Amino acid sequence: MTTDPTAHGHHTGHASHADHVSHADHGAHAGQAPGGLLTSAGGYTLELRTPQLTAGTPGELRFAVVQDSTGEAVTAYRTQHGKELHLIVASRDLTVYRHLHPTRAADGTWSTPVELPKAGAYRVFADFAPEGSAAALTLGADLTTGGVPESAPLPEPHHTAHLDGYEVRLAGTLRAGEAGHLTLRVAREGRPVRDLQPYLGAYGHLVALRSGDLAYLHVHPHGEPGDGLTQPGPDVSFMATVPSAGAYRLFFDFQHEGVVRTAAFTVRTEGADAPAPGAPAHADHANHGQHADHGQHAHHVPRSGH
Ligand SMILES: [Cu+2]
Repeated sequence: MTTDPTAHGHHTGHASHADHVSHADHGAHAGQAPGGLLTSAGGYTLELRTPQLTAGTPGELRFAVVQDSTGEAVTAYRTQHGKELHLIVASRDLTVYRHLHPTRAADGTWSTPVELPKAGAYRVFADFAPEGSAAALTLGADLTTGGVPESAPLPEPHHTAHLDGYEVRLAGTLRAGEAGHLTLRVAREGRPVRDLQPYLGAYGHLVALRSGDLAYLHVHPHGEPGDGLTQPGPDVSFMATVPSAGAYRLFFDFQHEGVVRTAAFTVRTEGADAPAPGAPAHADHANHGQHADHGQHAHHVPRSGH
């Protein structure tokens, strides 16, 4: 069950690591920065060709992944979860989320229709593995829809999401630096859903974005359709490791009766380093000095000077 994620670095004598690439390659390894924070990494750059779109209007998002050494757009990718590239667009306030699968032109330019409802700042994440590179990458870039930003506070932590007659319940906890099990239970009109459909090779996909900087954590499902063990609902379970204490927004994509839907949750890490919001203040005032170091309250109070 446990594989050493660093093992990939020790293969020698292989011209290509393509055979070794597995889920262990994307996501944040211990000691590595999480994905999505950088526009350039690993010799590749995400070039957003449409950094501005118009809120509330159908538009087209275009971009390319450029190999730094050649200046050319990448045209050869390895398939991950059934696609060459997964594109996430999220508003900075984490209230809007899109998981898209763009189309690639022969010259390497990717494009996808998209409509973003709110004015303001968005982050675009491209999750991909170029042919010939050892590891998958998640690169990020900023996008704006102009206008007067409509920013909302992060929704309070909650473990139930309602959408289109479905109720999705999240069970499990996140602890900074530890692998945690998360289970999502899907019900519709009070009845457990037992006929989820495979979507991109799994019964669900979960992406976690860290509140504050939108660090991107791809979370891996336990089991897959057809393995003889994994049931098509009502429970879909995942292993998630978050790099730091604080608040995360989780987006769970699932497919039922031919429609992919996304349930979103706010989750706060548990443990000594992450008191829940509204928890009683420390009786011991000597502890106050520690709070200054956490930074986890930053999203409650916009600060300009720090
Ligand atoms: Cu995808």
